[in-house]
Amino acid sequence: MIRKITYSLGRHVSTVACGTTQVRRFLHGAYFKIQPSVQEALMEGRPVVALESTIITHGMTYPQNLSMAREVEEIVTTNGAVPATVGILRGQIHVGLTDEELEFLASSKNVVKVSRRDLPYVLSQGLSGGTTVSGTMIAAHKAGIPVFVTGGIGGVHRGGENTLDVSADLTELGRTPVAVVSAGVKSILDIGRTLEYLETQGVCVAAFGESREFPAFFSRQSGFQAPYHVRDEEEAAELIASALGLGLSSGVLIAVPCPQERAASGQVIEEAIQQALSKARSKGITGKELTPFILQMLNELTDGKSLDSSILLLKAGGWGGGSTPVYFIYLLI
Ligand code: PSU
Ligand code: MN
Repeated sequence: MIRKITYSLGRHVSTVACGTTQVRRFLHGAYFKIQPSVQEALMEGRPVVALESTIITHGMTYPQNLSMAREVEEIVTTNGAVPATVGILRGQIHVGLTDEELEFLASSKNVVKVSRRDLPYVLSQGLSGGTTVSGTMIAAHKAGIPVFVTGGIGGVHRGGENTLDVSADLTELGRTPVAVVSAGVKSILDIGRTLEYLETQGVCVAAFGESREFPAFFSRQSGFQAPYHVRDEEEAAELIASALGLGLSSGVLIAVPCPQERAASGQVIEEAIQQALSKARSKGITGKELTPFILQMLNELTDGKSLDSSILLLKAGGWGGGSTPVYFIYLLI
């Protein structure tokens, strides 16, 4: 019996490993689909911006998540680029979602939060999922999309030196050549260690604008300096172009500080973060549930202020006023 299983498994694995047809099957069919409007834009060399979906499936509730997702896509469209929200529907990675597909992801209860390690299981089981920064970078790269915009990326969790809870977003940035534009890292995380880890992974991190201060999503200050800063869109585009042109195979992180007037009061959020963290500790929440739990607690503790502010930042802050990432890609093509 055991022999038989080993035999069939062995045969199966070697078919997968040596059959290029399996790879083709992946790229052109069963597991991977590029929406026609996105495909067309890519073929014609028009700018495409990738967007993640964990924020839709695990960051907010229905129907607020749906309207946020639609609005963000609209901003990309208004600025002359094509939005490609990445998500997984019934075992197939979708690069670009129709409105029905967006609605399905936003309203489904049984969706998985999908980072690199989750992909094989979710695809092989035909499940649906929201892709994290890590999962979205993989899909964007496979589709040939060089720029991806999000709110806050994952990082080293506070206490990560003991728990080893380090987001796969950071290793992904070290191994996948995509430029991620974000409003930095929320101080629910250990920002200092996150920056150290990004250095270890060889990720070129640059703050956007006049200051080298690395932004903390809700606030323009984190107390930590980014190794570099790019003063404007042109410098950012040059940076991305040199990283991708060199074939470094690692990603770039451009951190755009939120506009001052949009930031929720830093002190209020900081106190709520402390409370949320101790609640997570006392409830024993760990692993992939930790980030969604803290974000939800944060929202409750600030009477929705942290979420309002997150949405505003997604729409404006992380976007450097709306057009920044689009401009990056115009300069790249
Ligand atoms: N940080 C936020 N909001 C988020 C996330 C992170 O401020 O919604 C999401 C992103 O999709 C990110 C993921 O890629 O959580 C990281 O999760 P983890 O810490 O489990 O790697
Ligand atoms: Mn984690």
